[in-house]
Amino acid sequence: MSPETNINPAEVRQDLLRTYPPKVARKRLQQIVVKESPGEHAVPEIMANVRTTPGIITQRGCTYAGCKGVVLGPTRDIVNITHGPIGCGFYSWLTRRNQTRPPTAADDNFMTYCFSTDMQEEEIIFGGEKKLRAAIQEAFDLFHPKSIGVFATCPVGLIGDDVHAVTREMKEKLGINVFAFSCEGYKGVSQSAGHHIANNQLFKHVIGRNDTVGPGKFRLGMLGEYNIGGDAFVLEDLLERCGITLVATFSGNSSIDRFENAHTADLNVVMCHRSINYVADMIEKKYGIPWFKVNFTGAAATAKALRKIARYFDDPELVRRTEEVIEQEMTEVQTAQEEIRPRCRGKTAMLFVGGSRAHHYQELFAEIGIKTVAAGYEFAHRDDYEGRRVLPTIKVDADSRNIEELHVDPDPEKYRPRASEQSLRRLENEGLPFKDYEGMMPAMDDRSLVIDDISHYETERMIEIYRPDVFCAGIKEKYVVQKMGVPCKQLHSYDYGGPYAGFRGAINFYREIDRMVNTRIWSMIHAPWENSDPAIDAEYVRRS
Ligand code: CFM
Repeated sequence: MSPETNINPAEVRQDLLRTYPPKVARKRLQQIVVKESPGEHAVPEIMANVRTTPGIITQRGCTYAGCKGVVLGPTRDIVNITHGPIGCGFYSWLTRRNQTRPPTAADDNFMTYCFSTDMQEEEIIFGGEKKLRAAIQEAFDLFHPKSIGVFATCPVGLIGDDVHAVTREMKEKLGINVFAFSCEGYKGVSQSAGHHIANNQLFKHVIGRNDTVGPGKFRLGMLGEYNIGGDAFVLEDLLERCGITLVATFSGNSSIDRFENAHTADLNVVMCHRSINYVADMIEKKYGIPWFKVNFTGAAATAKALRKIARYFDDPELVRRTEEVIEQEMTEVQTAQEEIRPRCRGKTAMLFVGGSRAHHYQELFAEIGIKTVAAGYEFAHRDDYEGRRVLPTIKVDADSRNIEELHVDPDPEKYRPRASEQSLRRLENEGLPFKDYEGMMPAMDDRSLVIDDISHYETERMIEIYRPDVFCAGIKEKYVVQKMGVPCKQLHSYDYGGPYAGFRGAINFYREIDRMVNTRIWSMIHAPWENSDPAIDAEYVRRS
């Protein structure tokens, strides 16, 4: 299946657009681009982070999902109350996706619960603040948490409940940190707005509340790692073996204490650029902690990330230990690659996922010889495709203006530059750029197709045209893709697999993909109507 394709991506693009009315086609034309020129500065411009045209079936989720589910979901000891109808809370329960390891059995872990005000018609008509107040009180009485978060859903915004006033009042009354998120589902274009709302509130209400500097010589903050499939556990182990102390992670396997203490790290690394890059910037401005982008997806990328961290801290013992860990791990990785690559080489993949994985996983596929022929994000912004150099040229539209931009100044007491300008410049000259991300497109081959916010129709056409060996997306796409005879790997929840981060994760991924692309099962299934003997026979009878 799928040899090095002779398919002309420019023609595919025209093909995809043909079905749309002219106005929609003109918009999609800007969101579907062919990566033609090599090199970082020759990537085409793509339209991203704009509203999906009504009527198109999108992969996207809502702002509430990005805030409550993605950013706060993996934190174990905040009671997260959904203020809204029960469906919003129920569908963001995520008990299978969110994993956590409390340090002891006595530590709080509310992840298995689903807290909601369960709004009814009565509250929609007469207001829900009373019920919200009662819910906060009830949660406090039952669980005595250190903190309570409240998440607004669409109806809350529409009827105008003041969630912030209620949480301020309850914070005072209960003496614990209670804060709210105006993350109504419709608030932004996608979940990306929800990340921003979540992160702004964490920055305002949580980060910086505890100045105790814990032990550890090399103190690291990890931003944009959400412990999907146990990824965080692999990374925590890896860092510990190198001798690096993880101060806080936003927000895989996290706790509120760690968030409050995050400003005591000496370096921040950013995994998922989309969901959190602005927090890295804000922390740097306020507290003086520099940041750079890393990627722990893929064995080579993991080794590179560890080396960058060791280089920054500039300590011979750390460098030695890091190299030792890399060497140990790479032996096993190479054995796995050598076994699996011959079976996978030349196969093709498509990735349409979120706002960072469609990029990161291309590397993992490439390590076993699988080529990505097309990829795209659901909700990323232009900088995630084209690199941060386009940031000054991104037009700020009404939807973006709707999301609060915090103005941040150096903290008069807590600001402490961790490295001099001079030493940062020196490291940059040595190939360790700070505050930089090149985006997905420069890393892709020429003639690959890049599609933002792919529609359901386009997904089907792409599969028909390219017949990829594996398609990566989420649960909403999975069975449609598989019914077309192509295996679908979920990269949001990893199906039941994972972890895929770090070296051990990479080996897991190779093995799973090997099984998926080399099984013949998908080509053997046929829809009932494709059989020669119809199961049901009927005649059309017209009555007049
Ligand atoms: Fe970042 Fe994420 Fe992603 Fe994301 Fe997500 Fe996710 Fe994702 Mo699903 S924060 S952008 S909103 S890496 S939930 S953990 S898998 S779409 S690519």
